[in-house]
Amino acid sequence: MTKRTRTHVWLALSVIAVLAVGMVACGKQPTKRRGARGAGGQTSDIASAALATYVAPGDLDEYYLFYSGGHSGQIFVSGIPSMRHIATIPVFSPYPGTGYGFDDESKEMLGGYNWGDSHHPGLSETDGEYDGRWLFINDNAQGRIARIDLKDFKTKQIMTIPNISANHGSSFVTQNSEYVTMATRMSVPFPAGTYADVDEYATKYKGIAAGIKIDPENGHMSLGWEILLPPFNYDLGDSGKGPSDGYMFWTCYNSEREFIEGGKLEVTASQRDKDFILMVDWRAAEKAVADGRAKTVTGAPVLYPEDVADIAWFIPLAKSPHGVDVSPTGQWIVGSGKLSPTTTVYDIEKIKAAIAAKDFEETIDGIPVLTYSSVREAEIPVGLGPLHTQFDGKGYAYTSLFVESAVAKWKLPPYEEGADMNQYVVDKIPVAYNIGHLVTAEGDSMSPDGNYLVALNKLSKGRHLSVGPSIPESAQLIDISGDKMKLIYDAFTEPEPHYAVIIKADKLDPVEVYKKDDPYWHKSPDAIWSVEEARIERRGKTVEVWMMSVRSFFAPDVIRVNKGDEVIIHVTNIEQTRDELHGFAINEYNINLVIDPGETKTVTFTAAKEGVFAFYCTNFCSALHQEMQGYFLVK
Ligand code: K7E
Ligand code: CUA
Repeated sequence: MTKRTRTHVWLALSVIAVLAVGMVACGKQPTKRRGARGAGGQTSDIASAALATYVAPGDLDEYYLFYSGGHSGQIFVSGIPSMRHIATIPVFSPYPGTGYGFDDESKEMLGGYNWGDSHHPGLSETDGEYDGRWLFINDNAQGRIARIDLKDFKTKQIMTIPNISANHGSSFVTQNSEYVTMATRMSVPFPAGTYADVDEYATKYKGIAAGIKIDPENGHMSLGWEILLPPFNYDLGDSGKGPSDGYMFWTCYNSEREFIEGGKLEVTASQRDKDFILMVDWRAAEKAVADGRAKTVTGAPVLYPEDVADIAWFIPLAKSPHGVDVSPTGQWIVGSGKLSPTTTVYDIEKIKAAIAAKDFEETIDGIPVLTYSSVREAEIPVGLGPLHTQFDGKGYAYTSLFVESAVAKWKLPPYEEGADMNQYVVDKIPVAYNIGHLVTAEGDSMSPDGNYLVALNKLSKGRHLSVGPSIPESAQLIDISGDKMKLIYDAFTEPEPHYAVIIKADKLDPVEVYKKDDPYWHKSPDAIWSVEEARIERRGKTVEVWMMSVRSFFAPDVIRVNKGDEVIIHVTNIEQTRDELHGFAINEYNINLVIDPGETKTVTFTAAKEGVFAFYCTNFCSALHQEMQGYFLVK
């Protein structure tokens, strides 16, 4: 195709997209207020959907649903099937509700940023099954990755690595949580911090794929290796399992390696007929670093594919791809190109054979491109705008169709020789609408549960009470236990989930309090457990306070300092009763700690304002909660 016809194809697809949006938007009438809905033929469906999603007062949900919070920088927790929001876990953004980002430790973790763009939560795994220990989440804005401990639902580590720009292809965990992925979405000059104009994009700009090592004992993350890549946009990823264990996969677009000023990447990045899936052998990368074959660049061990062979390959895929997903058995790698109405299935055994036979189409910056026809198993005509794929445990895959606003259910291989592939697309359900990601229960594990699917829709026009020009983000719960998919619930969240993960509730066993003697929890050396230990010490211009909080007082409850002093306050909540939290806020000083039972938090600040300032407990704790207060006097 000439560039011009390609542009026309692209324009035509855009028109189809707009039309499809319009049709779906018109087709879905806004629901009437509850009780105003007519009975009619819908009644039995509504009744069965209601029964399927109703969690009676006092009963618990079967699953946890962890939504990424997008540019809110947080994670939202809901239950399935009720879809009720039960918690928000702050990760990359301060959250006054839990005092996150106000005490010294969490403030330091945030590293001076007050937001992040969280896209893909990933659960830790043992033998390809979710083990309920940790949840990882990427930040697409500041190139970071975070770990949440599912024992207390709190962020424990936020990690930055050099040379990565916009970490989007993350956080995809390997089969035994050896590594979690990171990758560059928007290439920048290499090494980090280098200046090169965009007209040198093709040569000076680089991407990076990285393996972040996970400590099997405590989940601590450290940088394993980086691989230097051509300046493509590395988009979505997944880790292999079973026969594909040992490999990581990322889609990439803009294999044209262009950034033309005023040239519109949406057009320039869609010229080639195919883009790629990048495949990395992480065990080979690990070994290459151990063998001293990496160069240290800005402190990171970087592997150059020009010098180190057999660590990375490209697999051709329909242009402008988004999702790549590994099937539960690990044999099938599924990739989708947004501008192609098909999803491509690759066989890991064919991929391994092509590598062994050096069956390559070309080599790009030292990375061999596998021959498409040798590794492809099939192209499935799923529908318009395929993005992401999830699985049940029964041999079916579910692909989100952004343009069509639908979910397609299709059969994984084997297929009959020469068969019409349309017959393998077995069901389709419209969603409301413009779906992005979708997620099935335990969907990234080796044994998905095959009962629930959540469609994460990008738009949700009119299916909720109006709240002004910005509308809530929409998620729809779909029952996938039968042959036909059934929509059973509409739910809404804050901006803006991209991906989510669903784990069986009984795999999690969160603590009720931080027990005084539980060795699992790192205890602050500044914890105190009695009024006798409470004290204020002055060293020169520094005033340090060891404070104890309990129903319903603080000890000490008066702190006297001089203007300009550095003040350090450690507050321990000595309660050992569940949900007996105490807050510690100093008015007009922007200080807001929330201390869980058995926890100690520290805040350091300068007493810059003169006067008398009340401090008080912000978290309702007893009938005498209002009395839990004191004074901070600045002379
Ligand atoms: Cu929004 Cu995975 Cu970042 Cu697709 S991503 S939709
Ligand atoms: Cu302590 Cu309210």
